[in-house]
Amino acid sequence: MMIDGFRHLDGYLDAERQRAYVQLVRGVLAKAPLYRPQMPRSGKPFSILMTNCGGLGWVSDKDGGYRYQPHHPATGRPWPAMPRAFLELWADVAGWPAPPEACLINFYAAGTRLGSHVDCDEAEMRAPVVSVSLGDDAIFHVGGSKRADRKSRMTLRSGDVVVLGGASRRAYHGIDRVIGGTSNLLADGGRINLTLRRVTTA
Ligand code: MD3
Ligand code: FE
Repeated sequence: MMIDGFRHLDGYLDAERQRAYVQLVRGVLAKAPLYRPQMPRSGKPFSILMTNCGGLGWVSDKDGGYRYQPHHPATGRPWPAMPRAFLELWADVAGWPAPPEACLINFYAAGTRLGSHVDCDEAEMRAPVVSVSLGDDAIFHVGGSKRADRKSRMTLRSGDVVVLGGASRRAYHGIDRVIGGTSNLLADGGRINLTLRRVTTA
């Protein structure tokens, strides 16, 4: 991948650490259930489900649009604390002095997708985003700073970690498709993606 600041750590988490991460995610889901976000204005439902842990969580709905907030949109409770293992992963790979404030948890059933977008709801755009893939394979695309820029495609597999820093932080990207039956990590199949983010400039 030739985009500045993009690092694909292929197979970074071994099978045992992947299972440990899944248990940590299940602990978060018990307190902060997956919900289905909506597109701003149209209210069109996302094809994927989401939740968060950490002090802030990314949410989207018809009336409020894309934003970070300290509580779950359905339960009204604060997001569960970020597991220590996620903070340690960030410290190991992000190369950024301050800890992540948000961990967005995306759940993809087989066949679901996430359209091309730029992550730009964070006040702190100089910090990288760290992504962790768990479960079934995903076809990922990343392009440039303009939607029409040429895109590269690659498969993200369970245990892969991607660090999006530098110019790649402002690149269009998305998930074309999740391929069912490619991993045994999740008993019911599908894919979980974690994105660790810095939100504020404080
Ligand atoms: C490139 N998630 O949550 S992870 C997202 O697999 C998101 O769920 C995808 O895009 C997923 O916003 C892709 C890899 C990723 C994450 C953040 C990025 C790539 C990125 C930010 C900037 C550029
Ligand atoms: Fe994104």
